Amino acid sequence: MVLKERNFTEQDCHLYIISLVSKMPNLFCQMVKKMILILLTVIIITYCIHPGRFAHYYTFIKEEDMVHELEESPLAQKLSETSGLPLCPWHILNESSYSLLYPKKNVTQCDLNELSVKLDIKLGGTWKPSNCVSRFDVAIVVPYRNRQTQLEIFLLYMHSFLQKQMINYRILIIEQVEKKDFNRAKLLNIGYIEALKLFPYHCFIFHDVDLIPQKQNNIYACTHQPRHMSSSLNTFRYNLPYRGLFGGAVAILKSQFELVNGFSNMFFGWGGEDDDFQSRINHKGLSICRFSPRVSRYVMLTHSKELPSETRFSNLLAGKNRYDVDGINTLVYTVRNSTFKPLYTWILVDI
Ligand code: NGS
Repeated sequence: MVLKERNFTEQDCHLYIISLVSKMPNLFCQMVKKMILILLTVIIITYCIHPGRFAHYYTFIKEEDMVHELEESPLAQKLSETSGLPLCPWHILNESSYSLLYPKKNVTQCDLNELSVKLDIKLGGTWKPSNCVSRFDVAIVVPYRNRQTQLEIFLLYMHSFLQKQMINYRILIIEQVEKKDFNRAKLLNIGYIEALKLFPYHCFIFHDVDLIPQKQNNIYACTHQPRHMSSSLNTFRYNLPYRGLFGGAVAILKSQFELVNGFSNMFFGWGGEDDDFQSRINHKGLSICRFSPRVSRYVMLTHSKELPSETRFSNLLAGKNRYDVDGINTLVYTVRNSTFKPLYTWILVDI
């Protein structure tokens, strides 16, 4: 009886082992299937909720070629001859170290008050090198409303950043009065017109107040083609979310801005105006360029995300027929205040 029982158990055990081994490939397959499913779900969720998503590879100007791509001011050479001062050197472009710059976040009033004296900034937030003639005359136009803390961080950081690049620049803050939804594009058009009343700038940089350039060799000057400057942004994990992105910080020559008739004035609320601008540029046969992701690194100062405008897509579609009849040639606005502040030119507008 005992022997019978032992025989049975052994046989049973063998059978069990054989059945387990025969099921193994099946179990393994099921496990792999489950893992793939989980991985796919994670990828889809990440893609949907994170705007940085995955890298869109793009062609860019190599660091050693940047110098050949820059557009010098038509005034520079002549000014150098008449003043006897040499043109400023290019050394900043060779500053291609890996070190990244960061802004000071807790800016005090004292920091700001000291800045204009320390950096010799002229009233209206303008500066130019004193011992050489700058190769670039640039208006930095910043659309603005209700971002006081960011503005202070931006100003403290940008003045010394730009001065190291030896640029003849002015920072213009174009503030929209309350009432309507924010119209970033229209404010940029206004900044363009107002800047030209002060100086014949040949190059314009349209810049969000929450963006801080991290590489000193990301030169704030125009290239032969309009340039998307902030293509490597921390909030996008230093990736480009889509190839046509032309927002944040962009540089464009005066002649090119005239050619594309500036921005559309019709985009109220968040989103789309930069995409429309990019289409305008392509429509006129220009193409956007970028510096390398290593050079174009930016950090975005934190703030709550704006609610996207509901009309942005329909506006974008309709925009295609409006390039020549909506832009700087149809710009209407009222200046409510215009003041040369110590660190910037402030223009308050009703649009
Ligand atoms: C696109 C917007 C652009 C915007 C870009 C990045 O979806 O205006 O996201 O925005 N286009 C439309 O909405 C049609 S960001 O995440 O940097 O705030 O610039």
